[in-house]
Amino acid sequence: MNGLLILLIIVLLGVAAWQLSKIFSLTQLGTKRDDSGVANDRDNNINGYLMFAFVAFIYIVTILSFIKCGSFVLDTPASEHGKEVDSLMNISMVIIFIVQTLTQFLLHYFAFKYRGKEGQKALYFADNNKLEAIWTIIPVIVLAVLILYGLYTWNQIMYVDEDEEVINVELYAKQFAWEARYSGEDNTLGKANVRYIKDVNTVGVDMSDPASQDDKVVAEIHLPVGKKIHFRMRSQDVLHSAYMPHFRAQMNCVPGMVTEFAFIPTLTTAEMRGTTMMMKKVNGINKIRAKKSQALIAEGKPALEPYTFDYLLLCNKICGASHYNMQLKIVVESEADYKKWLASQKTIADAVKEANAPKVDPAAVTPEAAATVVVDSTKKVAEVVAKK
Ligand SMILES: [Cu+2]
Repeated sequence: MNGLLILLIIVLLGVAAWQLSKIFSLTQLGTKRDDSGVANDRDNNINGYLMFAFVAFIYIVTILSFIKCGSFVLDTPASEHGKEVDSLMNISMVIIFIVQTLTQFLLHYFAFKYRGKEGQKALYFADNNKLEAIWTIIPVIVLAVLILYGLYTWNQIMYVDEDEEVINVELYAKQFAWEARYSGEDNTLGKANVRYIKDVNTVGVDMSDPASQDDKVVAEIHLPVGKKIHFRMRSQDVLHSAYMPHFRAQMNCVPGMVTEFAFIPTLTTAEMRGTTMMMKKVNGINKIRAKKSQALIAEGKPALEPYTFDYLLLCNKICGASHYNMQLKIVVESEADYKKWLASQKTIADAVKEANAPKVDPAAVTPEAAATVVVDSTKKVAEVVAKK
């Protein structure tokens, strides 16, 4: 609401300035040398040089963006296919950068060069086949190469060999949290449907499916380094997107269908924390935190905790009010550590059993209740005796 008001004030100020300038030019009537309203050579020269000023502005913003935002680039990818995604991205960005730098310069240079001059008429021609062929064929070739290279890379990334040994993990998205399900000993995810969601069965696993019994629903993702992980994504409500930026992986989570993505993590969390780029980044974040903490302490509030890097699964579709908070920690570790962690997790079958077991607290049993139990059992014995 405040933003809207500020925008309204800016618009009104603009209108007021424009009206004032109109009044000012009306007061100057008769005093100016040229009040015909037709651009003269002086106007054309000013606009011509302003074209150069604008192209300089674009270049300065570009250079400043590199300096200011260059450190936000993610650097070393933590997955095997990440290098391919990065090189595709780099090639596209370099081409876009060169083409944009050149075409912006040419556009503004020609606007300057052919600025209006008194008595000069613009040359008019209806078409030029040679020119049109050049500016059609060159972009077609460049785009075709980029698209074909992109398709080839995408197919390589998305291909999962049926016989390949993979770890099957399900990512379950909902407003506004992630849950993950591991396939257990049989390495097969049991059937699931939103209709089976009940109590502790928060991801809707079909408990009548034998493959579901050893499945494990976990609160954080652990992955063994160097092993292929086959993720299957589902959504409970709206469109979400499973985004694991450090692994260069993203896939939409669509309600009513299962989507997939597989990759091999190549750097453990500890290894990633040790890279020069990451140490620089973490130091930078902690410097900002330390500064903010000083202000917080001055206000009598607790200081901020220092930041340590962790891989994250994020949501990359604006799916509602708390979309920003939809994240799950990912730990990449050695296979031995991963196995140890997985063994310590409870199966969904056990969790359901535990939740359904009648809770009897011996301390809570009153003498009256205990007496009722005794009476009941006596009745049962009496019934049995009577039947005989
Ligand atoms: Cu989401």
